[in-house]
Amino acid sequence: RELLRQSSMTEPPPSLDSATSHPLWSEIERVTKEQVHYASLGVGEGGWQLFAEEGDMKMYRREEELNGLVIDPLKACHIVKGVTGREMCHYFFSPQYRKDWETTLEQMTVVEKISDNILVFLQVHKRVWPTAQRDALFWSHTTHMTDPKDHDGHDIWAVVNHSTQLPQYPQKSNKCVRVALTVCLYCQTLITPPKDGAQVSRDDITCKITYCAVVNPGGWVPASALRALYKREYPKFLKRFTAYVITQTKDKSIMF
Ligand code: 6CM
Repeated sequence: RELLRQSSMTEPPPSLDSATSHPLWSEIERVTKEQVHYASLGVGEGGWQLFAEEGDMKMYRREEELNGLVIDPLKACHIVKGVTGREMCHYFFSPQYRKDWETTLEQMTVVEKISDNILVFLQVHKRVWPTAQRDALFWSHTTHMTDPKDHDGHDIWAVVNHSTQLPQYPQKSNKCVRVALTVCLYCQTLITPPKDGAQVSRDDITCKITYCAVVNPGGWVPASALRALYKREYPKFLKRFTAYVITQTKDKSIMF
């Protein structure tokens, strides 16, 4: 069932022209569609267990292993006042802000620009003693689509990150083990129109976020250490990132 119609699939905007002829395009389109659908589903079914809660933020995981490696899928929900989904996605996607909020990062390079809204990143993450340092090579796609449940025409905005391979950046470097990741930040904007017909201000907007992540550590890490790391790092990331977007946007005009 087509739950969400992606505008980029029916009528590619000019910025996607170069992307549709790229060898990765069909994978990007397919994975983005899958991830957006998966993020739009609730946590009522599917065995999600709540492992962290703070204010409006709730984090769920499913304990899963593959060939002895922990690959626990994560799903987090949060409500952030005063920002739009488009703004959230802008700060999550754009390379110039990443070092401001991503605390696990040692180095980040954009290795390819497929289009204005598709980039390929190579990231080296901080080493967590006593395991090998990790790096990640992934495409990142920011997109928006109509929300069939929103009659005021407010779009869903989403960013999907998914691991890829490039011969120029082979997996086996002496220094790092390559992680495999699939991440989706999915954002809905809720607006309460002011009663007096005044212009919508930041007090009238709320962003409903769903963040999904599956990370395969790529090489052996003790399961309990990795689960302890995730339990600490995911809430830290979501709190820091959302606070960052609030600070960045509070004195700027609203980007719907
Ligand atoms: O989604 C997040 N960040 C994005 C932009 O950077 C992107 C990157 C995700 C990378 C996740 C991999 C982290 C590497 C973890 C190293 C594991 C080492 C094992 C040590 C065992 C003790 O999608 C936010 C990601 C937040 C992660 C907590």
